[in-house]
Amino acid sequence: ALLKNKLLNAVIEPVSTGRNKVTVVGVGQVGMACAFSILSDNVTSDLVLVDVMEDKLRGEMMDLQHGSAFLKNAKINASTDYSATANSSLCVVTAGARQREGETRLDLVQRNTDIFKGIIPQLIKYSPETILLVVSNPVDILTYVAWKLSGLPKNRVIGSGTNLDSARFRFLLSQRLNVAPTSCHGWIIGEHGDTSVPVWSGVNVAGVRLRDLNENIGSDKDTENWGELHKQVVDSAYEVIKLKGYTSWAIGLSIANLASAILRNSNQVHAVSTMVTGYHGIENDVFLSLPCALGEGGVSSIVKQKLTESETALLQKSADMMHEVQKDLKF
Ligand code: 6V0
Repeated sequence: ALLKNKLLNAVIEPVSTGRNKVTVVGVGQVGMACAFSILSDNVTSDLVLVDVMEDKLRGEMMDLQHGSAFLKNAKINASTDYSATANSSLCVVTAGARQREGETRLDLVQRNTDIFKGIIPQLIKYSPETILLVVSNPVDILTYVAWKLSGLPKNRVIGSGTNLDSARFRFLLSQRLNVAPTSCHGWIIGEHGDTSVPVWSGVNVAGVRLRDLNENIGSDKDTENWGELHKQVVDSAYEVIKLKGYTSWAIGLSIANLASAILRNSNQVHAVSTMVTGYHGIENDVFLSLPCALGEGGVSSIVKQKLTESETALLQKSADMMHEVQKDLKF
């Protein structure tokens, strides 16, 4: 008899799919930062990586597997074949081209739509009950594309959206106030990118609204120029890309945080891209970020923020722009 059989008496066939299985599609800089953060946060015990580059995929898988003893023994697999992803509770899509220096997120749209045509139907074929979490840019439009291609209900298709922008904003607030980022409450909503909307009317520390202390905060009339913080948020991806070629750690950590809310069914509220038709006067089918409670069904509720007229107008402008780009997409 084999040593294995001398040592072990099998009681049942091994269970092939772990609970909370997560698939990450795309093992580039962003996909691997997501995978690493998800593993080190113990969000899943069963991770599958998918890419079209076989050697890179195998190398990344082996490298992570060699660390699995330090990661609560998570099961880590990789394949170019989507059957390996079967029964995933969550699929994180990071595949696709990224911005080149100076290129906007919207420039990427048709290139990444074409890539999604090869990915989304495959994911749904093997995991019809999954939640899709789209990271590839332009993320709001690609979340719409993923929703169209998947046929999933809108609550189960989510874009990482302005979760990262909000984190960048809170970090910058924390630097100015010398208060921890998690104690600086500020939300950036709308498009992940150049037309994102900072909700200055709600920015607060311990319930004290900064606007009550400085009524011009965020506007051109503000002598302390707090509006600069939002400009820095918008510029930060461009700046990091210029300096190191890509962004990875912050988006990876933010995705692990979203994955945790979903897989632990915590209903934590995050600014993520969701279908916003009917909200804040938006009529078209577009995906933009609003504060959403996330749980095992995906988006379980959307917070109805009280926005000022100018904030609503900015959001509607982003929605119009999304619609303009979407209507020319070739599926
Ligand atoms: P990268 O390092 O070039 O990796 C992309 C990966 O996708 C590569 O490994 C490719 O082989 C793979 N890929 C390409 N086509 C396919 C396919 N058909 N099937 C499977 N895999 C494929 O790019 P990086 O990881 O830096 O960026 C990935 C995407 O994330 C880009 O679209 C970025 O713009 C986007 N980001 C989104 C952010 C957000 O906040 N939503 C933040 C940062 C980057």
